[in-house]
Amino acid sequence: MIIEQADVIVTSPNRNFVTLRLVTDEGHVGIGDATLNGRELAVVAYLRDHVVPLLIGRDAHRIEDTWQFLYRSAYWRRGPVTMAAVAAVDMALWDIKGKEAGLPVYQLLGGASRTGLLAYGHASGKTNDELFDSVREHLEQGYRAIRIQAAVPGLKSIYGIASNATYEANKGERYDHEPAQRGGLPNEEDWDTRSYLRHIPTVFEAVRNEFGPELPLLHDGHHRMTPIQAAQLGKSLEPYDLFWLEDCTPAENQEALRLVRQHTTTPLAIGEIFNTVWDYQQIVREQLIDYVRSAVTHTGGITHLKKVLDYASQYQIKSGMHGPTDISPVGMAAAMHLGLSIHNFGIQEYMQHGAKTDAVFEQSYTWKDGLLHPGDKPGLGVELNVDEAGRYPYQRAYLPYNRLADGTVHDW
Ligand code: KDG
Ligand code: MG
Repeated sequence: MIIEQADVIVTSPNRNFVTLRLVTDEGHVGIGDATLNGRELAVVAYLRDHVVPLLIGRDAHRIEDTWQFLYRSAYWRRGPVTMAAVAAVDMALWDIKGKEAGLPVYQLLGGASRTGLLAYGHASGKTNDELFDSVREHLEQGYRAIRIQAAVPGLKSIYGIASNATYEANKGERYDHEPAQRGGLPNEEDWDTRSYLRHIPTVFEAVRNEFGPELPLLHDGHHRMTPIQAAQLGKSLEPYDLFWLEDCTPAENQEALRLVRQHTTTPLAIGEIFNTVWDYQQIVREQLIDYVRSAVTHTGGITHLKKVLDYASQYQIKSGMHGPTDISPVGMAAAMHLGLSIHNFGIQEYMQHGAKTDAVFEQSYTWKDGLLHPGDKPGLGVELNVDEAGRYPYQRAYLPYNRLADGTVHDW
């Protein structure tokens, strides 16, 4: 089965998405997600100019060989652009293999290890009351685990606070939590770690008082703390029994997490900006994390992320795959097939796309009683409606960035 055609499709229904579409000589179509939020066109160029010419004429069945060929023959290994491009090819080939076999991809990966995937959503608020409304709304929708982000007094605008965090505030529409603003230049946000460290434990105390001890709660530190500050936060959140504290430090310094671990038993999740197993080498071997946050889309596809998660499983480290709305429905489906099949699944982030995105990407995955399931259609189970995609041209969008009170640029 030969790859005859490869197209890179950029569309911006509710936000920008990059999709690779492969067609074989037998007429099978496979799609893969290559969306890199805020840097989408870099992956488009990498795919169109360098990868597509290598794909035409290749045997679509040879997934592992194609992965190794794209990774090693480039000479310039790793990095988000390369690995998102490789991921898209990998996903599209798994999609094709499933369609050819007449099986959903999870069956090709070993079959289901569970009936459904526990998913968490994002609650947020500028005040505790607003946050409680947002939590209640998520519970009503069926979420069984919830991420909590709260505004910090004195800071105007910070990560993770949706401007309209409830359906009600958003006039019955799904709120768009996308931090990348379309058009113009990056938004500037402000940051002060000491205020944040003082405030966040009070928020979790209030949430536990309101919603009780059972509900799994998560929190994202979004790379802003030093190791000792992260240790301090982990320790101060221990009474509130978090499911995880995410991205407490900029974790490319893997060794830094030793210090955090020495001081706190709050579980740690890291890796949404990691691309390869090498980024996890030390933190997995030394058991410095509890959850792997990588997305299929940013970590070389199903083939490579499965290797990362198999490695992590030796140390009882589980998956917590990245799933904000900047992962397209194709990337989300790939995550669900992988999550359903592996033994060490932990939790899946799931935010729900907007109506326009759903019309571009016809999905067969389901979300019922708080659990996701990839569905049983052959392949990944997502179809790209090319005509609908064509209605929404690319719009430049940048993620925000942070400055401290004295004007210093800080991690966002
Ligand atoms: O593109 C950046 C977003 O994907 C990121 O800010 C979302 O941190 C995130 C999360 O945990 O979903
Ligand atoms: Mg995150």
